[in-house]
Amino acid sequence: MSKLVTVINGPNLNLLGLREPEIYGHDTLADVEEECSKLAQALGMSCRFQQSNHEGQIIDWIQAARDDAVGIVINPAAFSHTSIGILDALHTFEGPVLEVHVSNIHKRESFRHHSYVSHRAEGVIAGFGVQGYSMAIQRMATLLQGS
Ligand code: CA2
Repeated sequence: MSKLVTVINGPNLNLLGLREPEIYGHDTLADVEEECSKLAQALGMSCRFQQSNHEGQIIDWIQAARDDAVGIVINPAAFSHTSIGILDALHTFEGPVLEVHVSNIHKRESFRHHSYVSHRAEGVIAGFGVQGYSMAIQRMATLLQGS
């Protein structure tokens, strides 16, 4: 059975490609999902793609990932900067966690510079546009080698 990586996306990312293309680009979340699935398959993994605007739902998905996923790629969006609940849930997950931001959060407002999730992440990718998701899948394959 292939290794399942779950890709979790936080609030407003359902609008990717539909609003503010100058910050987030033109690709939609469906485009990103297709790209991640193809790449994961080519690397001997499978990919589950999830998006929610609700913190509790994201926490439930992280907890559920303990049962079936070997790694988590997460763009917690605005919850990156506020949510100790998501951080605590990620601490209960044993596999690698990679954090992705489409924009370079360090080039933006100071309230985006700190991410609670980064305290748990093996790596953080920011400012590479939606390509950051593919980079995270690639890195996940390396981290999972031999597992
Ligand atoms: O750069 C990222 O990926 C962010 O996680 C995106 C979040 C923001 O709060 C973080 O600071 C950085 C916002 C996601 C909103 O996504 C939209 C996409 C298109 C149009 C409007 C919002």
